[in-house]
This record gives sequence, C-alpha cells and structure tokens, in this order.
Amino acid sequence: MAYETIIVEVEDHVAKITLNRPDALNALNDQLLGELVDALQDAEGNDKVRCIVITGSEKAFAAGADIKMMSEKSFVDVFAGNLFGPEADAIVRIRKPIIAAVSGYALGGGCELAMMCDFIIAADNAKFGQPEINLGVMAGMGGSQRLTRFIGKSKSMDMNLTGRFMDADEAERSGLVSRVVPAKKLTEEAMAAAGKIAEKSMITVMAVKEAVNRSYEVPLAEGLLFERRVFHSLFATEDQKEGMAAFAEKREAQFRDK
Ligand code: CO8
Repeated sequence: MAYETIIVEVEDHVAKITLNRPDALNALNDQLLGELVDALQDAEGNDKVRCIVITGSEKAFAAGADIKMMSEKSFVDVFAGNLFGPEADAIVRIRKPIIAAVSGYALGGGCELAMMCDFIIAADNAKFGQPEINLGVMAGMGGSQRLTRFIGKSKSMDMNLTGRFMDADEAERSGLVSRVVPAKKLTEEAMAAAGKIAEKSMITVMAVKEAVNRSYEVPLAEGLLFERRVFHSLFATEDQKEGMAAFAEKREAQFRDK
C-alpha cells in the first residue's frame, strides 16, 4: 500500500516506520495514525519482519496530536467518534517488539505514541512533554497513566500540570527512556538494537513482551505466576532445546521460531 504520511522500509528483518509529515512536525492525525496502524499490522503479518522501529525526523518524533485538526471538534465529535481510541488500542495489540527511536520533540500524543512502544531510545536532543494543559485539555492516550508508571507521580504531575519539557538526560534518569545516543547515531543504534532482537527466537521475544507488559496490568503475585507459567511453557519449544544446546556446545544458537 502507498502511504502518504509514513515511510516504511524493511531491512534485515526490521521494519522501520518513519513518521513523515514534516510541515506539521509529524503531528498525528487520522490519516497518519491509520497508516501507522496499517503498517504495523502489515509488519505483524510479515514473516520477514522480526522487530519494528518507529521514528520521526531529527527535529520531531511527533509534536502531538494535530491541534488544527482537533480545534473545531465538539465533545460529541470526539466522544462518539472515539478520537484516536481504536488506533491506540490497535498499536498496543501488536505482538512483535516495537522500539521508538526519538529525536527532537515527542510531545503530547507524540510522547504517548513513544510510550506505547516497548522501549524508547532517545537522541541527545530529544524533548518529551505533555503540554496539553496549555491547550485547555489534558493527555488522552496515556500521558497521565503510562507516564506516571514510568517516571512516578511527582514528575508526572510536574510534566502534566506545568506542560514543561523533559530533556533526554532527565528522561533517562527518570526511567522514561532506555538509553540516550548522539542524534546523528540514533537510527544506527535503534536498528542495531532491533537487529539484536531479530536474532532471538520470535516465540521467546513475543513471550517476553507479553510478560513485561503484563506487569502493568495485574498485581505482582499474578504477574509472577504468569511469568513462571510462560517460562515453563517455553520448554515446549525447539528453540529452548537449541538455545541451551548451543550454550553447552559453545556455539551461536540457530533459532527456528519453533
Ligand atoms: N498540531 C498541528 N500542527 C503542529 C503541531 C501540532 N501538534 N505542532 C507543530 N505544528 C506545526 C506548526 O503549526 C507549524 O506549522 P505552520 O508552519 O503551518 O505554522 C509547524 O508545525 C512548525 O511548528 P512551529 O513553527 O511551531 O515550530 P517551532 O520550532 O517554533 O516549535 C514546538 C516547535 C515547540 C514543538 C511547537 O510547534 C509546539 O508547541 N507544538 C505543539 C505541541 C503541543 O501542544 N502538543 C500537544 C498537542 S495535543 C495532543 O497531543 C493530545 C493528544 C491526545 C489525544 C487523545 C485522543 C483520545
């Protein structure tokens, strides 16, 4: 399918999806989110794709939901139309791992999109924020919920109430991003991380994603039991036999996703 607001490239088992509305700093509108969901579902169904990277431009990962598109909407429009709800739900249902590679602004819905991914690699020029309060609204796709779990109540309140931006160093210190790299090396580092994941057994990768995400949904005892059972179940795979045999034989494992 030909996309107008994103660019999709598949290289060495990694699908790189670049948000591409440069004139609007990649602001999220119905078309962009629709195309993004389509590309993610496509990647999910493509056996050649083993990991996904979502990125933007050097200046902006995404500067939020499209304010111009939203400005004239009424409560009925956004409530009855469930603005961005189906897209957000579809993104978090993707079972293959997704890395957000963030350079520049990740604001409002942009920060929330990055948080929907499995982890965030930030360029040293990245700026995160939930500035919706300046527009007379609030976060609507995870900025009051996911952000609070990632960085704690105090910082989340600070970000959501003042609308201030957080730089890459603070984001790393706070647990929002997994690592910070020089802006010029962002794509290379994100693709290398995705490449590492692509070498693993897909079965195990999907199990890990499910188990870690489960920790946000259920109490600790339930999460630990889920983890133990999934761990047990991986012994039904050929990849577990191969991984452990390869260790004993001092060679690289050849996983077959079985
Ligand atoms: N929406 C629409 N257009 C945008 C957006 C946006 N979010 N951000 C930037 N643009 C446009 C600008 O209007 C401008 O267009 P034009 O040239 O036609 O005037 C162009 O991008 C370049 O932007 P600037 O000239 O402003 O660039 P600067 O470098 O001066 O500033 C900033 C960059 C600081 C990022 C600035 O553009 C800015 O503050 N943008 C808005 C940030 C913001 O408030 N984001 C939150 C939006 S609300 C939201 O995300 C809600 C999500 C929840 C939805 C939940 C549904 C359930």
